[in-house]
Amino acid sequence: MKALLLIDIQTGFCPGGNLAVPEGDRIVPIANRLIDSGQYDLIVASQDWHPEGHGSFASSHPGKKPFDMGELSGKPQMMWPDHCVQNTSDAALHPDLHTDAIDFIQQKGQNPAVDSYSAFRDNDQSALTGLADYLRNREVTELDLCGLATDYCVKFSAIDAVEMLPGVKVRFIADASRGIDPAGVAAAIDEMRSRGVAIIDSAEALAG
Ligand code: VGL
Ligand code: ZN
Repeated sequence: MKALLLIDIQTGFCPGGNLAVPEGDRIVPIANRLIDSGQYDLIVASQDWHPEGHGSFASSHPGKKPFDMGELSGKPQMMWPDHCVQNTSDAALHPDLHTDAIDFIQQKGQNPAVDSYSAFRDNDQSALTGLADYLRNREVTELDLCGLATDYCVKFSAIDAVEMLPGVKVRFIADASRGIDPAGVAAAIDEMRSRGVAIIDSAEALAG
């Protein structure tokens, strides 16, 4: 079983969104080609899905501005602009994404006291989302992932996939992903590679 995992391809992470990733929208046609390719037995999307007043929002911490470092539940936490609030258009999957073909949507980030970059578990690694069990139950053996943002949610999801799904071949599709900070993207790619994630482009994914 070969699965495609689309990370946080949401309005809020695209230009015009509340936490816009540069060129975030450019990946949508590539993601659609992957979705429509017939290469995948299973297509899963994750969705950042925060309650209003989430603890990762700078607005929840008096005196903090977006992109300051702060603390959440005693741990260092990047202070984000309010983003991907549940049931707002900012949290919607990108309107051009071929969502009809998505088999399952894994929401994350609902607990106001902890952030959840990974689609598999909260940042404190205690609460699981259930995605690992979902993929295990479907006997997934190959997992390709891409999306937004490379240096946060994509990286943490890829690393957790390797760790939580032993034996599964995990590949990161670089041109179907964009990051927040260029230096962060380069470091994220090095870190993914060192953890056993293969780095490919969509041409290779489309070729099988
Ligand atoms: C993300 C920051 C905050 C992401 C989500 O999807 O990469 N980044 N929440
Ligand atoms: Zn978030």
